[in-house]
Amino acid sequence: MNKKDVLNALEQIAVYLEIKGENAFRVSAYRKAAQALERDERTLDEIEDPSTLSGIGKGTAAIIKDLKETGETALLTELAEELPDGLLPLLKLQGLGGKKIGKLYQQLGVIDAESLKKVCEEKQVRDLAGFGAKSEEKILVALADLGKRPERLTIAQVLPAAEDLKKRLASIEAVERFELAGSFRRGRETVKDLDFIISTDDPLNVGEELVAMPHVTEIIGHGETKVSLELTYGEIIVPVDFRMVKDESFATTLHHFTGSKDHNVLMRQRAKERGEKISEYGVEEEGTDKVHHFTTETAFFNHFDLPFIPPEIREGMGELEKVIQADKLINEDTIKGDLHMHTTWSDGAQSIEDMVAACQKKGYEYMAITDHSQYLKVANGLTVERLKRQHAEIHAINDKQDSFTVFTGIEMDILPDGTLDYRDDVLKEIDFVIASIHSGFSQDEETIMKRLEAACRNPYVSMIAHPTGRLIGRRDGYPVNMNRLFELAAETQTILELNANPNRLDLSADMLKKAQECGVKICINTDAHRFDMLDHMPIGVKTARRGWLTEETVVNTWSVEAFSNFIKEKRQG
Ligand code: DGT
Ligand code: CA
Ligand code: CA
Ligand code: ZN
Repeated sequence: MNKKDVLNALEQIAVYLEIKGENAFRVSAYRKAAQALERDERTLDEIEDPSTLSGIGKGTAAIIKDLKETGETALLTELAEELPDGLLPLLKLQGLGGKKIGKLYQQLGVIDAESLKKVCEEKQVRDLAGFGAKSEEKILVALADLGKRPERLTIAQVLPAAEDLKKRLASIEAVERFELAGSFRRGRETVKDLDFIISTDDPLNVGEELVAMPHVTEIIGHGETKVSLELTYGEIIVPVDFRMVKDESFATTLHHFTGSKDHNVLMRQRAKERGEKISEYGVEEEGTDKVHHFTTETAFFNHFDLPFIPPEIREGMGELEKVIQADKLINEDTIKGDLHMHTTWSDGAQSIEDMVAACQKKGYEYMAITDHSQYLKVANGLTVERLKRQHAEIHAINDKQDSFTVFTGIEMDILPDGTLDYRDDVLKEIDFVIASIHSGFSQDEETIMKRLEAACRNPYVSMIAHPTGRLIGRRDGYPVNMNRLFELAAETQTILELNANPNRLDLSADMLKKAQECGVKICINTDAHRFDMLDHMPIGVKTARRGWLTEETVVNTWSVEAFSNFIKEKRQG
């Protein structure tokens, strides 16, 4: 287990003990231990004996050691076995923490969502200390939402299914080739389902293998050439369509089911003008029996005197006319660095060295370490003194590298009153200063814009991170006047971030398009808090392509010199 996992496990122990009704002192011991670990900037491996930290006793230290080395600990296993499985999901209901769930469990015998609903309907909950008629109603509303399936899933939610299914299909012998089509291939922020196109001579056999796969929890349809399933990964149910075709039709079918519908309409019009008709299986010459088949999508497009049109821009937004520009869209290979990430110095799981090694392995030429600033106490933000120590460490690492640059950095909070978290004399020593909003989301647009303007107008602030603060499907973020922000960013040479985290992806594709038209520079970053989050870069790149971004706009496709010069220019005014 890494540090983050251990912190989560300690919190889970605390919650279980609360549910059991253990005394508050024992519960808080685990939370205090987690805080002490988090405050320490070292990784778990570097902390030899956790009991040397103030706030961690011998017993807790042993538990931390177990978790780190084996990924489990007897106490947590016992608690998990002792308490009903249905209780933990109730923590997701707004207003219910360990303590309240404990009362419901001990005094009313609640063990899951169903029994909770029953005692609420029987009006038993209002009589418990700390609850009332209002909270009873709220719980019922929250329970109704809990059971509802979201209409669309985020990329983060379908990614495990997509990866698993690619491996499964690759291992089925009768599958010649396959591709993931639909809105996922086009890089939309959310998808209704996954669409796989499979070429095979033996669709019946492939169909049998598909319905027998692990994770399949529902067979929606099982026809000769189409199989529709629901697969369950953890708590997420993912609907998936599989379409089987002969290899000669593969490219045309792939194009058809990649969509979008609007793009397909444009293509069919173009075909009609030439006396042809596009079907799922090929292109027919009207009035004859002749059907054209294509080995690749490129050949399909070429047939209509078009170059390959990237799936990300197949949205019926003029892509057939503007296709020359499509050639210049950025792609994964052009990314030279990741400029927003966290380490154990604030709320990340890995050390600086570990993150540097991981970025080098990705083939990048540069990167920045950008932990949180002092205002963000919950994330163990850096005081000026700790910032200086961290940056000395980064300088030492950087000096050992020849052809790789590690920039010092910070993700600095823009405070609710519009002031910045460090003074200019601190900022001017930092290579890459990111400013972001993590508080006061309910402020009005004018107040938010004043905060963003203060950051843009500071010569040392090079970038605004996740400019809207949204979490896809969960919260809208704070109110931003986007046109005004683009004007400000362009005027002050402040970069705006495209956050590659699949839960964030702000700026969105539509906004990116406008930003580029305004001359705003964009940086695509992962904001990684763990190793594996560095892998989100391609998701950010897909969104950038949906926004038609070119290398000229995206600063982390530039050489390290060009990037550094851009930062310097703003500082020199
Ligand atoms: P979503 O809603 O996230 O699943 O979006 P898509 O685009 O993946 O939509 P889906 O799964 O219903 O269908 C995949 C593609 O297949 C769609 O983009 C275009 C094509 N397609 C499916 N049904 C129709 C249809 O009735 N008419 C046309 N023109 N195209 C269709
Ligand atoms: Ca779909
Ligand atoms: Ca579908
Ligand atoms: Zn961050």
